[in-house]
Amino acid sequence: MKKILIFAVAAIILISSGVLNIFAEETIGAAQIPENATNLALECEAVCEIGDVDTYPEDNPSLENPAWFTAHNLTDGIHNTDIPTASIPTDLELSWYGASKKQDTDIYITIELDRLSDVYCVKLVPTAFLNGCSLPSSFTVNLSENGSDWVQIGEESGITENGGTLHTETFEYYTNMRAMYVMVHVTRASGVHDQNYYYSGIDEIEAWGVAVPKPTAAPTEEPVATEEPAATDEPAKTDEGDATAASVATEKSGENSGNNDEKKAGLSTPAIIGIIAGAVAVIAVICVVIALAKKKKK
Ligand SMILES: [Ca+2]
Repeated sequence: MKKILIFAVAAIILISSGVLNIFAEETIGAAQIPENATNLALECEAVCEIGDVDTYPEDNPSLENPAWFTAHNLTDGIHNTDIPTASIPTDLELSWYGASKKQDTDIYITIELDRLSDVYCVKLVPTAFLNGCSLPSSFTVNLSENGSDWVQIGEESGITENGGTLHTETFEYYTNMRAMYVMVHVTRASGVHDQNYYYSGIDEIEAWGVAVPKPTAAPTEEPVATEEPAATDEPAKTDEGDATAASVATEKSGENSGNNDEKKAGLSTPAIIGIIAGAVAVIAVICVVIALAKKKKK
């Protein structure tokens, strides 16, 4: 009887934690994005390169002329939805545009975020130019902590193959991982083409998440301030340096404390899972003890 009870307790613990984990995985989506999440890719540089240059020597990873198309448009925070159909002003910044000699291509668009961050969603906005018909036909969306080891979080295949498919919706790829780099790998351009090139167009790439707080500086460095008065040659510079350092330290401190508060508000699902699983285990153990006590009385 005792063995059966122990087995039952172990089974309850395993099943409860497993079920809760499955439930947690199913909740990945728009609802998991914390309220304090922002577009971390905003105004970060988007670097566009051809991967296999030997195979695609004539492909252009980013048209920078005319001004309508630049890599900067990918992270400028502007979604151009109202584009004149008659004549487009030459200074209207539309989107990013890549040009490939053949429809197959090997374009990497990499965005380095300002800080290591917890990323919850990467959004890709098609360009309203040609109503999104030039969205790359096949591409993957990837994240990385170090810029070398990548995790694929999304993929599309053959979505604009004939160049006549409209795409006005935003593509959203949900995840829950720590990253500093976002990369879109275009492997096939849209069917939109002219005599020379097949084209790929994207208006905006966004990475929604929360930056990881920087570690706070060790407080043992303060005694350095007591040594500085000895240097009487340049008192003005010393004062300025102290003021600057103090200002920076205050800003960082405030930033960190703010992020810590944000972190507490956002860490919900794993903590709740742990608490519930622990509570189930405790209740199960109490039941066993009571059962054994009753058995002894009998
Ligand atoms: Ca844009």
